[in-house]
Amino acid sequence: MTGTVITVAPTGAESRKSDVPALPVTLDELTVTAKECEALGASIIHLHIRDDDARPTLDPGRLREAVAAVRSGTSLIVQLSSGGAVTDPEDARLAVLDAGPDMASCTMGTVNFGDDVFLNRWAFVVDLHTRMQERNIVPEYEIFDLGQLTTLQRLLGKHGLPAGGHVHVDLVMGVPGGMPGTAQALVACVDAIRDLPEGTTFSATGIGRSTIPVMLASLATGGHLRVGMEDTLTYAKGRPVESNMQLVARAVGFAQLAQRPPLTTGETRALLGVPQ
Ligand code: KMH
Ligand code: ZN
Repeated sequence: MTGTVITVAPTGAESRKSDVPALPVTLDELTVTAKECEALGASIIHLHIRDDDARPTLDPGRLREAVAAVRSGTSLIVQLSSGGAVTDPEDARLAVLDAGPDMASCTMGTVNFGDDVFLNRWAFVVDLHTRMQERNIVPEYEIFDLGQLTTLQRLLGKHGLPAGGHVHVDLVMGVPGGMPGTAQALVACVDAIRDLPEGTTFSATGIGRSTIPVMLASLATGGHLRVGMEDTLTYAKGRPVESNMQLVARAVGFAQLAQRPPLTTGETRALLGVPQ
């Protein structure tokens, strides 16, 4: 078994800065977070950005600035969210690729998302995937429910392998409306991943109170880890998360206990087919 890819998802699009003061939203906060998380053992950063009022945005200029800032201060693999916020239109989500990230997320279907709907029509998914192939941007296929792995199989069968030739999925578990964040659901996904191309890798993240069970189940089944304040705001009962670094440090500790220490950015690039 290889070491562990640790992805940090520091911000997301769902939490308000006013509710969660520790959430990194400015370029400075993001770059400090990126540097410190890399030093602890993260190798990928999954980025959502905010505007001057800390609201989620897909502004192309700001996205380019954020990519440049993370690249200038770290060697992290920059993965932009193409999911954005549930209110973002498809054209703005496609335009995220213009910022030239190493990777981008690519969600495999529509899912209820709390009280909202995270819309990912088949035609949109195909368009996003094709544009990533053309631009050599490596996708991370986001899976919110078991059937979305079958959708991924269909996508790869009809439209070919992603840029880099390697398939990597991220199981986002415990979203109200998606699959539960349980070891049983994770094992069902691992079984379905066997039907994907040989060598397919996966990471997993559990939202909220499913954070720790999903992390442990992923490590136990050969998976990798995504952690961060996009997904987790409570560190332990009654203890709000203090920083993304606190979550990365815990993930590193769990990975080391599992004798699968964090992979460097170079090792993660080699594993996922992301150009060095
Ligand atoms: N904010 C969610 C609606 C992604 O980054 O691609 C979508 C999301 C997935 O976070
Ligand atoms: Zn995201």
